[in-house]
Amino acid sequence: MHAKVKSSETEKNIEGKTICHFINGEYTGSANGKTFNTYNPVTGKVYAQVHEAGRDEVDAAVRAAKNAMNGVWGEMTVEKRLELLYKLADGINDRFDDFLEAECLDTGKPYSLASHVDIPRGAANFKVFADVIKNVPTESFMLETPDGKGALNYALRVPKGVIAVISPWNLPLLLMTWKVGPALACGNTVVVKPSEETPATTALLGEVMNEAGIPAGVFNVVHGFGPDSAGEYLTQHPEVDAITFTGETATGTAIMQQAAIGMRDVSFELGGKNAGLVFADCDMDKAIEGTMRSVFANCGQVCLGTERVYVERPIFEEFVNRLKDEAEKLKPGLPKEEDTSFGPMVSLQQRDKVLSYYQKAKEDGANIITGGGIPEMPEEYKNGFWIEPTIWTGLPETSAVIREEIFGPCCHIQPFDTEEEAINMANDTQYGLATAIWTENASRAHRVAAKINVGIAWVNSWFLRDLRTPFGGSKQSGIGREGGVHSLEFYTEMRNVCLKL
Ligand code: NAD
Ligand code: 6OD
Repeated sequence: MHAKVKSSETEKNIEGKTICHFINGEYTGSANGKTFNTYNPVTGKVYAQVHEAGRDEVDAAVRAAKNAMNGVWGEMTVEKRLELLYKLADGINDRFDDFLEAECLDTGKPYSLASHVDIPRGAANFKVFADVIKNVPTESFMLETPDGKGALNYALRVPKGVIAVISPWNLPLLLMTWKVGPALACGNTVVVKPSEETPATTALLGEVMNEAGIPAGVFNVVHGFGPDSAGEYLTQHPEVDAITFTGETATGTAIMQQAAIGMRDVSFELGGKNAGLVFADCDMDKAIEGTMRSVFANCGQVCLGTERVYVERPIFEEFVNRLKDEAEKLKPGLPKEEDTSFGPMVSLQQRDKVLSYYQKAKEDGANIITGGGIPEMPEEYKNGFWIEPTIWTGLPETSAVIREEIFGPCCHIQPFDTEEEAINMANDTQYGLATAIWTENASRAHRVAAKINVGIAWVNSWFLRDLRTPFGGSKQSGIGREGGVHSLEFYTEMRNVCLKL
C-alpha cells in the first residue's frame, strides 16, 4: 500500500502510487491514512498520492533525528561522515535519470534545464560542503595571566542539533540539498518538509541515503502543507534546534514567530523583486541572452529572476524589440523533447496568481509587448498549467505589477536617463535579493553593484554560482548568508575552551 518512489520508476509506474514519509531510514505512511494529490503540471493530471504527516509522524521524525544526533551520527568521526557525503553525491549522480524524471514530473520543467542545473547541483551541494568542513580552521588565543603561566583559549565548532529544513517547489532538489548538504556536513541531523507541490525528489533521496550508508535517523522527510499541517508541526516542535527555510517572505514571518518560542535560530531565503539594469554601453547580445534567462528560465519561477528591467533610453527601443523577438522563440513543450525551452507553471494556483498580474497590467494601462495569456497547446496537454512569456512597458513604478513579486515568466521594461535614476528605481522595493547589471564599463559596474541593496549583484551574467560565496538576501529577502564557510555560521556553534596552564 505504501509504495515508495523507487529506483527507475517512470512517470507511468509512479502513476497511481503513493509517496511516503522517510523516517528513521524507512518509508512509512501516515497513521491516519491522510493523503493529498500531486499533479503533473504538463497534463494537469494527478500522478500520485502523497501521505500528509500529522503531529505523530513529525514527532517520530524529530525523535529519530535526535537519537541519531545523540548516537551514531554524533559519535562518527568527521572523516567518516564526509566520506559518506561523497558517497551520497556519487549516489545521486548514479541515479541521475531517476532524479531527472522525478523532478520533471513534479515541476514540468524541461530536461535540458534540470539536467544542467537541478540534478548536478543537487549532488554538488553534498561534495562542496564536505570540502568546506575539511578545510576550515578554528581560532585560538593565548591569554596572559598574573601567575605568568597563561591560559590557552581555543574554539570548538559543534553542530546545532536537529535542523528543520522547509523547502519550496521551484528548484526542489537543488534548494533542499543546498540546506541538507551543509547541515549534514556540519554534523547535524535533519527533518525535511518539501513543498506539497514537489515531494518526489526529496522522497527519492531517502533511498540514496540508505544506499550510501547514511545511518537511520540522520535524514528524515515528512510531507504535507504549511499551516495546520507538517510545516507548522515541524517548526513548532520543541526538539527542533534551528530552522532553515526557503520560500515566501510572508511564510518566513509566520515561521519566525514559531522559532521565537524556544529561541531557535533561523536562516531564511525569501522573496525578491529583482531589477536588471541595462546601460547603453552594454554588449547588447550578452544583455539580451542574460535577460532572457533571468526573466524566463524555469518559467520565471526563480527567486533570483528579473521582473523589473531598467534600460538606458538610447537603447530602450532596440532592447525591447530584441527581447520580444527572443521571447517569442521560446518553445513550450514536453520536458523530454530536446527543443522544449519553456515548461508550464508548477500549479494551477500559481498560474492563476500570475494571470491575475497579467490582468492587473492591462488594467493599469501597460503596453503588452508580447504574451499576456495562455498559449494554445495540443489536446493532450491543454489542461496543463501553461502560460505565455510576457513583456510589458509603460507602467508607472507604483503599479502592483512592478512592486509585488509575481514569480512568473514576465517582466516590465522601463527606460532611464541617468545612473542615479536607475539605482534609485532598483532600490525602491521592500526586497533585496539580486540584481543583474549589464555594462562594459568596469568602473560603472563596480560603482553600481555597490549601491544596489541586494545579497548578490551579477555583472554581465546571471545565476553564475560559486558555492563558496555568501548567498542570501537583504531587507525582506532573507536573514543570514549561506554558502562556503558562511553556512557554518548557521549550521554550527562555536564553543570556547579556556584551558588554564
Ligand atoms: P511558500 O512560502 O509558499 O512555501 C515554502 C515552504 O514552506 C513549503 O514547503 C510550504 O509547505 C511551507 N510552509 C508554508 N507555510 C508554512 C508555515 N506556516 N509553517 C511552516 N511551513 C510552511 O513558498 P513557495 O511558493 O513554495 O516558493 C516560492 C517563494 O519562494 C517565492 O516567494 C520565492 O521568491 C521564494 N524563494 C526564495 C529563494 C531564495 O533563495 N531567496 C529561493 C527559492 C524560492
Ligand atoms: O544557487 C543557489 O544556491 C540558490 N540558493 C539558488 C536559489 C534560487 C532561487 O530560486
